Amino acid sequence: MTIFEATCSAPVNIAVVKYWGKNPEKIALNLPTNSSLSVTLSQDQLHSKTTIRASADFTSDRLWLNGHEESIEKNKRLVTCLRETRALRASMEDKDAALPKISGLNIHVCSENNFPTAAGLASSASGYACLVYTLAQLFQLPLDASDLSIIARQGSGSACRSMFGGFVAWEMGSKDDGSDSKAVQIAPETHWPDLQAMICVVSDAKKGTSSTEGMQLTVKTSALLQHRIKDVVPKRMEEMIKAIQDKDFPTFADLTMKDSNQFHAVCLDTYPPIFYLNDISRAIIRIVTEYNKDGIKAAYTFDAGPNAVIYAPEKNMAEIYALLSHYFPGHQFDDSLGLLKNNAAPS
Ligand code: 2P0
Repeated sequence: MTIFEATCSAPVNIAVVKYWGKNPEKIALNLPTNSSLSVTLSQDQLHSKTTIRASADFTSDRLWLNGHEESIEKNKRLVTCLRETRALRASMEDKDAALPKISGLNIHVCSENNFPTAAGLASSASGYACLVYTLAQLFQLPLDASDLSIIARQGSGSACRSMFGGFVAWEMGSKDDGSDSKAVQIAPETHWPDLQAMICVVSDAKKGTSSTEGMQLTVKTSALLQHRIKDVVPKRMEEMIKAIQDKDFPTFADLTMKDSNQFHAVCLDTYPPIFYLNDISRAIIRIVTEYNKDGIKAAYTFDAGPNAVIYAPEKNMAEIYALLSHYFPGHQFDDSLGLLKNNAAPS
């Protein structure tokens, strides 16, 4: 019996203008309340890897995540990505009788992350980008990365940005069906090789409040979010794009830190409040602030968890590593600090 198979890997992205909030009337579509922008990291150290097989021998769709079998049916977002890609394959098969009939076969999905899942390290971003990219390879879909980002977005919002390497904007779009809420590349992975990212794993525990739950509560209760959406992010997106195009690190860093701070302020303004930073996260903020006192040399950013990502020009990285190792001797994240070049796309 023929088995059809595809294996791909996809990178993590770390936002410098954060996505937080989705249209409450269209939760399933993951339509964001603001545009966002991220840097895609190298796949060398952090990535998701997915193998998908389709066969007439398989009696049901099945899923294994990091070695454990999980229910596909309970995972509505995965079912959506599968339904969308299968429908596209089915319409290709309708038009071309010579194509193998794969769309009607059951599939087995096996996906792994080589880093802590759900600890605010963008595991859903690389995971869903990888799922959709691998489905597109399996079904031979003639879609470009922006088209695929629209499907990946429905798996997890931030996943749409992992469809490209380099510097990527997620344009929020304005259409009700989400057909223009997609990722676009602002600059390729070769654009700014001097910019590096360091991941500081403060904790690899699963986060207390999931992003989806947190965002819904924030949209319902935070007045600060409304200010952010209307008065801050549109201008910040323009300034960030220009800073990236100009390779202007001080401006890039200033905007990155302010946006991380405002995202966590919005979490605090949520009622009841959401706390993602811990004492070590706050100590890292103070260390970077002190390090920058005579001119900006590094930028911190934190997602929905306590782990820090520090962006800096390559020449500063050894100093930053030494500084953090000095202040946190023997802390577990000493072993996890790594330098990552920003140079990847799904493959
Ligand atoms: C981001 N985060 O822009 C922001 C910053 C966390 C903080 O995107 O509900 O896992 O799957 O669409 O994409 C995390 O949210 O949320 C996230 P869903 P997702 O990277």
